[in-house]
Amino acid sequence: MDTTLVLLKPDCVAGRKVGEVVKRFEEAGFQIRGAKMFAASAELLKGHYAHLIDKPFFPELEVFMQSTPVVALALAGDNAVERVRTIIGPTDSKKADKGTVRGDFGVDVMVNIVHASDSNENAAIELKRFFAPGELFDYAMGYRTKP
Ligand code: IDP
Ligand code: MG
Repeated sequence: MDTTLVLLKPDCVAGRKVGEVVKRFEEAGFQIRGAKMFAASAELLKGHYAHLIDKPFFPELEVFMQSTPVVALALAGDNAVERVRTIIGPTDSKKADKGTVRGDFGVDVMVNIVHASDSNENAAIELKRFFAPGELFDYAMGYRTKP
């Protein structure tokens, strides 16, 4: 079992697609280990999008990512990084197949509903960036009722 980091972006939150997107991950068998809503600071985004800081579209990306709060999810499952990336589809929503999250709900290459870690190495870095240790849970995959 691996854990990957997903962000539900402002178009997902503003467009009220949070439930639909979470449903797809849960139906694919992923377990939620962490979930939180917050406003992404400029500093956080500079770290998260460090590989894009010199791109001409970075200022616009920053405005977009701060246009509403976002939701971070830590999702656990077999081969989580690769399987979540398959479920969401490629970066450009216009090139994403129908049936993928971005293909069904995304607008374009920037406004594309979700972020998901692209390697186990980056998942570890991103989980630390968005969740404090006490905010990630390990629990039995069942529940108890009466003692
Ligand atoms: P990914 O989200 O599929 O991993 P990255 O290349 O890591 O794609 O880019 C991170 C985010 O930056 C994208 O999800 C998208 O929101 C934005 N982005 C990437 N490339 C472009 C572009 O060419 N124009 C505008 N926004 C972009
Ligand atoms: Mg990426």
